[in-house]
Amino acid sequence: MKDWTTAAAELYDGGFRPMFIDGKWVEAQTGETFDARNPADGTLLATVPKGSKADIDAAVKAARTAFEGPWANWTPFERQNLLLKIAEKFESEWERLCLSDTLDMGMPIQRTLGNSRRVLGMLRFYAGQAVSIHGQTIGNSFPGEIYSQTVREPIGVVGAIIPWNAPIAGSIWKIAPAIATGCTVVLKPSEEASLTVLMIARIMQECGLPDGVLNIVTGYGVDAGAALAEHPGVDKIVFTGSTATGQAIARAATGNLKHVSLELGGKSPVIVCRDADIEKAVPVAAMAVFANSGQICIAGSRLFVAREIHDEFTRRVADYAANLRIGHGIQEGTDIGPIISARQAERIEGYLSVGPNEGAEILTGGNRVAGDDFAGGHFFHPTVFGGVTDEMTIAREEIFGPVISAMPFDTLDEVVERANATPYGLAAGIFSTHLGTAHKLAHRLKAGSVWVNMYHAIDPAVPFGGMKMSGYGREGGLQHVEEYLDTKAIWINAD
Ligand code: TXE
Repeated sequence: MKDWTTAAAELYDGGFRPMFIDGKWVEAQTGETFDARNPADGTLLATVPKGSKADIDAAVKAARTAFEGPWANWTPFERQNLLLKIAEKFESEWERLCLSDTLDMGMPIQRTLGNSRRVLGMLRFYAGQAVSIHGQTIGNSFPGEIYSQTVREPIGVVGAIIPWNAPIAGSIWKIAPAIATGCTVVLKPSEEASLTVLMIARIMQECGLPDGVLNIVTGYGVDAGAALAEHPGVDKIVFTGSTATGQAIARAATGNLKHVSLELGGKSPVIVCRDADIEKAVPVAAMAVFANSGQICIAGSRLFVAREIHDEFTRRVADYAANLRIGHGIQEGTDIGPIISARQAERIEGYLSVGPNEGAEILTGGNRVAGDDFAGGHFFHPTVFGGVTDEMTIAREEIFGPVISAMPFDTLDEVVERANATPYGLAAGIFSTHLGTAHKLAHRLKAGSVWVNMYHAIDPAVPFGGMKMSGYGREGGLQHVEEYLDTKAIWINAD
């Protein structure tokens, strides 16, 4: 078993970590800093610059200069090689990256380590895309020798704003397509988890990423984030986070009509049909929420179970939940780590009391974890509510914590209608051994990703994103690089 505690102490000692603008490691122009703390016990990991508008201005200027400078002359093959080199370096530094993430945002180390296939896959997938970007030659209706063709051009300076719940994958999913297409990036990590993103920038710099192509401004949403979203020098905003902030960003982006891609919240349904393989479905349905302590946009937090099997199934999910091991992320064997912050913990607590107040029954959990081992952090027992109705607050609002709301259903038509009766449309799960049932349900659910007899699968080659108020735009798949490109039509009169 690896000694993560010693490695953790070596990685972060409470010292200052600068941010990254124009290839230089700098303080905020105001000189202000804020603390990066371990959510498991509140210890100080590092202090980081509290970037604001002036720093965003400097970063956007650097990104623009790089975009119009030598970076524009890099060939697709050179950009591909850079991405492959970064992937290689990531592979050798993977444990350090994961440890950083676990310390900074609490995700159990086994889970961060397990994400390598996806993250390394992203870098290599976009390396492939870098050399596959091409336009078309188009026959037109003009007489004579008039030719028309399209060229695909990088969209320009991309402002990326990410949350704290998956900093490695979240940042690579914004940066890799930018490198593949020849864009430049100003990225603002969440104030709750800045450290791994800074480590990623250092790795990329060591791999030869030119100055200004990637800039990281650490800071808060209200100042650094808002300044980036409204900046006239930014051509596109890519955002992952809450629906409310996504709306604010979309509004701010209208100033210069930036392109916008938004990956927002969810209240995803998981539907367990009466012909489901219960043995297989129980752990998957449970971890559809409890993975990362429920702090996942795709959390399958509304569990619809066919009435015939509802009581048995929900009891088994509750038993499964009660046996999950809660602890610090660096303790091997931890299934459920801490909640990111006091603010998020208070939100979760609010839902845990509003559930019973509105008539839901606690089947397991329902409270914080007490004890000296958990001092300084915010830990919750995984919670399953039974007797939930569609109108209850816990069935409607994104909780972003380890809470499942279980509800029975009688017919497939009914469950489709209820599953779709939400402003969100990010993801959905179906458990059925009947191919026809699963197929029909998958087509009728209004969600960007639908998993059948599985959950959580995300792959660089497969598009991911939301419908309705879960956002627009897709990350992953061939469509993703399109979102970083503009199309120009060129006409040539050869007569
Ligand atoms: O999200 P925010 P928070 C949901 C989840 C959670 C809730 C609040 O329900 O409980 O959001 O979490 C930056 N202009 N999700 O407060 O506010 C901010 O600094 C520009 C779902 O963490 O959306 C951070 O970098 N930027 C979600 C990023 O936006 C602003 C993941 C996300 O913060 C800004 C996280 C502004 N006005 C939370 N205000 C998912 N889809 O996975 C904030 N930011």
